[in-house]
Amino acid sequence: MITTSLFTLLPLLPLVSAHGWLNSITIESPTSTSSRTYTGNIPNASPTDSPIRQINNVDPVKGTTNEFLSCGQGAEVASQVVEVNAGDSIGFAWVNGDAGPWVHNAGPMQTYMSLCGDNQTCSSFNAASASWFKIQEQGRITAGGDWFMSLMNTGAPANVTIPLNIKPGNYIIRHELIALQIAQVEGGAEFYPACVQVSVIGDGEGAPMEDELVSLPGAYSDTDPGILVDVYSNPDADYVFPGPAVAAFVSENSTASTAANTTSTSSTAPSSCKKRRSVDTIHPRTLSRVMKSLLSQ
Ligand SMILES: *[C@@H]1O[C@H](CO)[C@@H](O)[C@H](O)[C@H]1NC(C)=O
Ligand SMILES: *[C@@H]1O[C@H](CO)[C@@H](O)[C@H](O)[C@H]1NC(C)=O
Ligand SMILES: *[C@@H]1O[C@H](CO)[C@@H](O)[C@H](O)[C@H]1NC(C)=O
Ligand SMILES: *[C@@H]1O[C@H](CO)[C@@H](O)[C@H](O)[C@H]1NC(C)=O
Ligand SMILES: [Cu+2]
Repeated sequence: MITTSLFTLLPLLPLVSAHGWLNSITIESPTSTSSRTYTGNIPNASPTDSPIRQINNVDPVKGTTNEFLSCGQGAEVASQVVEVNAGDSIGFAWVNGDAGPWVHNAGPMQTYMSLCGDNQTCSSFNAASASWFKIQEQGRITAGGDWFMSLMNTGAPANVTIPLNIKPGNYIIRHELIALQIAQVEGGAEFYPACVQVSVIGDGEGAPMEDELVSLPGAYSDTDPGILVDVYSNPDADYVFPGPAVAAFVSENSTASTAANTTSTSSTAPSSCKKRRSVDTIHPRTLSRVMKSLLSQ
């Protein structure tokens, strides 16, 4: 019975080029015209030298309790750690499953970082024990309009700035796309996390507060308003990013100068910590196997 209904339903589904992976990163410094590009590994191919952790499947990570929410499907540690200066920009070039431009266009992009430890480079760091803080989140470009993710449909990378004031050290950077085209059904959201191993050079002191640190999986729930969401029915509604807020220290540097004329700059050092949403109860996924296999298209 199940097989029969699958076969009758499949031809009705739109053809979707398969999913994808983080193909390369490009590091650019605002004070230099040169850039460095590092290529990632093709999923499941023999691993080569790269700072991008290799995944073994271009399909999205499904379900917010999935262990692969940390760094992607079957992610393995990468051999390289690359140096990046605080304040540099990293371009994350995602590709479709057939290596063409990224196809999904609806949903947020978020970037997290975690220290790997003073005495441990990120090439041996287990991301399951990461304490992630958020450094960036991007939703729609304009209210009710296209999403920043759609800019990658031309092949352009998504660009993220390493906080200028971040404390130097060994960090793993987690860039995440959440494709929401079928997220009106619980379990429909598609997570594409990718992890990059870096060593940040700089003289900043910026660090997250204790309650800005989260685990992944752990910080999301399948029923979060930004995960179980119909992005087409009410596009003007403010999108609620899942996970913690961007860590306060990230905006300290920029607000320190722009706020200087209106308020005292001493207010930029946060002395008290805002209460963050706690890790929500886990909601069981209610989709049947058949629905899951249909939704994974
Ligand atoms: C790192 O190594 C130094 C020197 O061996 C040691 O003093 C320090 O406690 C270590 N730090 C951690 C977090 O293990
Ligand atoms: C990211 O930066 C690169 C190089 O500076 C640029 O070509 C690209 O258009 C940028 N991406 C987006 C989405 O703006
Ligand atoms: C912010 O960045 C500027 C430019 O690099 C730097 O000169 C300044 O000291 C920084 N301010 C703070 C408060 O970190
Ligand atoms: C502050 O105001 C002064 C005078 O109005 C102006 O010259 C300066 O550029 C402003 N600084 C900032 C950071 O906006
Ligand atoms: Cu996909």
